[in-house]
Amino acid sequence: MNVNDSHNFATRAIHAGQAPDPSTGAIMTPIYQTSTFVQKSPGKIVGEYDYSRAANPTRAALEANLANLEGAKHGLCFASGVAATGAVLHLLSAGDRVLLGDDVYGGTNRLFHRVFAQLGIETTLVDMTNLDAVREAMDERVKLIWLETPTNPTLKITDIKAVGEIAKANNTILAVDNTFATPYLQNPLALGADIVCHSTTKYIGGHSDSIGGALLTNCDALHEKLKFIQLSEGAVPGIMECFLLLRSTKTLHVRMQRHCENAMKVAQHLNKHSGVEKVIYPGLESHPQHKLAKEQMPGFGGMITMYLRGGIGESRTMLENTKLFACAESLGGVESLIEHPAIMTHASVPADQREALGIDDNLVRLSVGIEDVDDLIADLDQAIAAALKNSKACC
Ligand code: P1T
Repeated sequence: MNVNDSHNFATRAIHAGQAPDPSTGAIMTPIYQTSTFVQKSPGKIVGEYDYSRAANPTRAALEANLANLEGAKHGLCFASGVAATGAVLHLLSAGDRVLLGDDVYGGTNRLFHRVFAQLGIETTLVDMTNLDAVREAMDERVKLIWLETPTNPTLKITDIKAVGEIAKANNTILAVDNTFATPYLQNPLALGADIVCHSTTKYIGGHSDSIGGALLTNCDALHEKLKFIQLSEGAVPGIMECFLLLRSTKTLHVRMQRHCENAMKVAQHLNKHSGVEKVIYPGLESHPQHKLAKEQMPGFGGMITMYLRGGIGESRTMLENTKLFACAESLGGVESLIEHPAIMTHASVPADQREALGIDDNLVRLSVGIEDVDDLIADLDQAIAAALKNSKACC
């Protein structure tokens, strides 16, 4: 289909990167489930492809689709979100420093501190909401700034444009993990980021049925280097995963609209719940960066972080008692999930770092799905009631 930049998001989500198959007219991009492509003569390939680790037509369609949605010139897909993150880290050399947002997915923190640290890459944690702290942490060895906004799990919002200016002034790459916001709510490249990273496992996939990652950039030189790393390391997604993601992005805008609507209603409800100590949601006026969130994003996403009135026991009981919210790691699927970061997704973050960030024993993270919102609220109410039934902590 002929989509161009003048088309709006919903049109581009459905058509970008994809055209009816020229040989059959199939409207869906075929699953080119092949490892290799025959050659006419050694080195003379039939079309554009020679080996699927290097490139594959189904993956190429997905890479073009995701690049379009992020307003990027180039897209590359990976076997997981952490594989995509690792590819960016491979741009660095021993002796280089990275400024890493202090609140990021536990597996990202682990990759920087426990894998790339061994290769001589030094990581400094910085609260990216504090621009002075970012400026102060800079020196000529800093080659990469990596941040999430909203962050996982405390949903802090960073001013991407402001950090982009600091990065540019210091000749440093700014990479933004846009997994929580999705390209529907935020396009970091337009705000000055050099690279956008996604765990496509989450909202982009949206159906909890695939693991994947992506990197998007407008910079030809960065793209060439990242493409070389993708080819050389080989952490590419399977072809079936690419097909599933192409199917998913067609409904990304519709799903995100409902995730945002449902999460706002759930957050407002929990905010006045006597069993809840505090709710963090960028759409609430009480959120410390609510004003910035409103300026930077047209909606506030589907993630909510709440502090239950109680401790580890009460939180555990709450998670054992939800009937619709499934207790599981991950997020961004059409079905609602509930998890306990200190025990689950952020268990690999050292305890002192968790404490400094407020990832406490009563912090519970919700990925609000697109079920009927009244059913979701009733489910949380009964689980909180079960958790606090015999608790001294409650009101
Ligand atoms: O699981 P994987 O596709 O490798 O993605 C890693 C990742 C990267 N970035 C962010 C912001 C993430 O949240 C994740 C994965 N997060 C979870 C599994 C989770 O439950 O938070």
